[in-house]
Amino acid sequence: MSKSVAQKLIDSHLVSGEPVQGKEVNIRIDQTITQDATGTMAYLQFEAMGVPRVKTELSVSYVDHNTLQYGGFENADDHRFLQTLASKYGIYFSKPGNGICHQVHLERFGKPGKTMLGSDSHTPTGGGIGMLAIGAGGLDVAVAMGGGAFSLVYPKVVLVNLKGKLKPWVSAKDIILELLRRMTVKGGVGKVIEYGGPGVASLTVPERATITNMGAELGATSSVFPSDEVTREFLAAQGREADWIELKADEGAKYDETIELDLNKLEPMIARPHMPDQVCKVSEVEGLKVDQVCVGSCTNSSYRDLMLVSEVFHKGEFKVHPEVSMTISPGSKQVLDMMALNKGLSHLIEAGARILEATCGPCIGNGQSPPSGGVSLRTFNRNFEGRSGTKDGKVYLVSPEVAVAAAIYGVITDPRKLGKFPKVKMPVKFLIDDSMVVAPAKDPSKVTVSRGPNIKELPKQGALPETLKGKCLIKLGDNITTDDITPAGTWLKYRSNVPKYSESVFAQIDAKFHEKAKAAGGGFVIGGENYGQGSSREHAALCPMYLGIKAIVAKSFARIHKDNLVNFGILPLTFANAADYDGIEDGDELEMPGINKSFGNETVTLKNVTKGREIKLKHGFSPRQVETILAGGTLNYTTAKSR
Ligand code: MIC
Ligand code: SF4
Repeated sequence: MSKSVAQKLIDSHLVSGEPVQGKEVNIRIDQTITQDATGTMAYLQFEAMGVPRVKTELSVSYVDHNTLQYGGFENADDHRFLQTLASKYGIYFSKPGNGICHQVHLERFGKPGKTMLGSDSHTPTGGGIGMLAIGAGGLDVAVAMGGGAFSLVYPKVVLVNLKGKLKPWVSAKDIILELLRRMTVKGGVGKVIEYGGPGVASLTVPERATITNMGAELGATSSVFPSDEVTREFLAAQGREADWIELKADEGAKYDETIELDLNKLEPMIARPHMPDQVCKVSEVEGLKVDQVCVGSCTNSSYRDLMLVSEVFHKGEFKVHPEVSMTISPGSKQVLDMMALNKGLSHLIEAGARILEATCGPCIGNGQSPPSGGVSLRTFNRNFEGRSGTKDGKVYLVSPEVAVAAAIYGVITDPRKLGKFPKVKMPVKFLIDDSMVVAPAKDPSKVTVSRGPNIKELPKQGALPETLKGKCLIKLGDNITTDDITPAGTWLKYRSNVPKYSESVFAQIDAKFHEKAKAAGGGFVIGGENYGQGSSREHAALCPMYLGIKAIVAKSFARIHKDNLVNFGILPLTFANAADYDGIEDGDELEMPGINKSFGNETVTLKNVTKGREIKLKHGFSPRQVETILAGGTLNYTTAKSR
């Protein structure tokens, strides 16, 4: 049978299950990555499993989210915990300052043909070099590090057939923004987006990685490019030609859906506040005054992207507009170092840009929050309300080309007005220096894992009771993000302290939510479509579990969050009839009698005691998920199984 790239990757890693679309399959994971904000929990869970060394081909622990904490020891304690733990258990440790996990991994570790699981939703960046790279909760990554398989629903495979070539001033970001415009933030759920067609060869690896990175915003399970001559050249320039293999779709491969995209016809695009799919042409919003411009994040922080911005300033002898504050966060030490040597960095400094560390920085609300009501143009991937740290800040998502044009003119400007396009050549050799990656200890018995006072124990809960009872504690609308559930920004330092971090749950919507939930002894949450989109942070399940939340009833769920809820024993249930969403109000008393015996049926019953009516809900759980839910979560389930 002719296969797509995605099918080849899944099928060659199949451990069990039928490779049929819609069925749950288990795949072997070759590589894992974690970052500090999700890593502490992932490693506490890995430790709890009692496995002496990781069983993957390669596992890397990155520190890139929380690097520079103002006034406090919490981050530094977390870093020390992560470094010592990595050393003991056979994991490579990428120090703070070495760069953003996705960018560094692409440069130094990713391999075509391999599978990778990462505790960060933008892990699919690796699809830019032909990996099957999937974002997941920390617990799933911990299981993979212990040698366990990863379960996923065999996805639909969508072909994006690229034709033609991008015009000057139009770039990869515009491709993914155009797809977001067409497909929306839930258009990719249950799908792998595969890129093919004659247009692929004209895209460099960093451009491909921008596209696969932001496939996360489509809700896709993953995104993937073939591994071709362009991939080989990139790996060779990274001194890793031996890691290259060719990977392409077979002639006549069948796809569940095909999307045609003519690169010649594409124009500079922009996503307006507050969702990555609110996309229009830049020309439609030209002239809007801009307060900030931020270049960076795992979407657009490569050598190509930063050099482009630098060259525009330098060749045109431009400066940053007096009323604009511009920041640059390089994706990696490699990018920063190369630009320091070729003067690209000094051209940015001369122009008046502010150079930040090679980390996530403003993308996760760590500094550079916009002024009140201000407009911030960012080359990032998410513009959810409040994520920047300013509730009424208006964040627009753009390419580096559009970002630099706005930085120069102080208003949103179509970059094609900048004249001659300064094309950046891909380096024949990148500067290679892995000295900020620390190899694990040869003798683990000599390493003691360091635990500061911020590292709190993992909260636990018991098996699923016979009846679930409680109030509807909050009723929410569509597209609730994990940033709405457990915000980042100033709360980030409590990622390894669940009791404290739980105070942030829904705080942006109802500041007293955690008190209300605790006083009621927990309860239910009602959501609309695509509940839990965005980040992979399992805290968005773990903290609600700590507050006693028993079930989330929604119209639909985002994939990673749904898995995280199951992992922590919270029931993700959907309305059999979406109109029943209107039949529940805040404060209603809800009950699910005999729930632990109901999963044999397709639907389960929710009684709205206050309204005196019964509502049918779907669970859609696989047999493995039913057992996990009954046990009260994955840790209980795996411990029980290994006894
Ligand atoms: C994000 O972009 O939201 C994050 C921060 O990288 C998250 C991970 C986290 O919450 O730690 C993600 O995308 O998974
Ligand atoms: Fe970091 Fe932002 Fe990428 Fe998340 S989306 S990994 S916060 S740069």
